[in-house]
Amino acid sequence: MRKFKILLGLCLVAFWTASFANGDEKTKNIKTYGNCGMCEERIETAATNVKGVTAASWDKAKKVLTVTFDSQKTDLLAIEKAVAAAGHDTENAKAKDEVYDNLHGCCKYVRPESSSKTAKACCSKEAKASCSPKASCDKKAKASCISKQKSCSKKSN
Ligand SMILES: [Cu+2]
Repeated sequence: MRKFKILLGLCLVAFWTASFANGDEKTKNIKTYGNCGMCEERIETAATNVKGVTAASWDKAKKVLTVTFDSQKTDLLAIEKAVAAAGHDTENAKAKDEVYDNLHGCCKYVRPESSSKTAKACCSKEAKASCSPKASCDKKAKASCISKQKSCSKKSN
């Protein structure tokens, strides 16, 4: 009988631990636009600052933000709005133009519904200057900026 009680106790502990561990925690991917390492930091910080978010990691190559959060404390849209407020468009939330405009030149990603305004931003002198070799600009962002500038100048010339 005593053995049975111990076994029952262990079962309850195991059950409780299991239900606690996967409780309401969810991991989701959100398409999030950005360019470089600076963007990565900004996106991840914005996401982790949302109450209930336990982990956030942005894949620069895939432009996908992977977030782990407690679904009782927050939801995907709230996280997307926070990321958008920091200047990065997501699947369901758009950054305000003035916030986007204030991003570092390297960070001026091509917005999902790319407007002529965004194309201009990439061709601007300011963007060119900020894309010259600097610690804050990684090679990839620089390359994409340069190729965009080339295509922009071809069009305008
Ligand atoms: Cu950036």
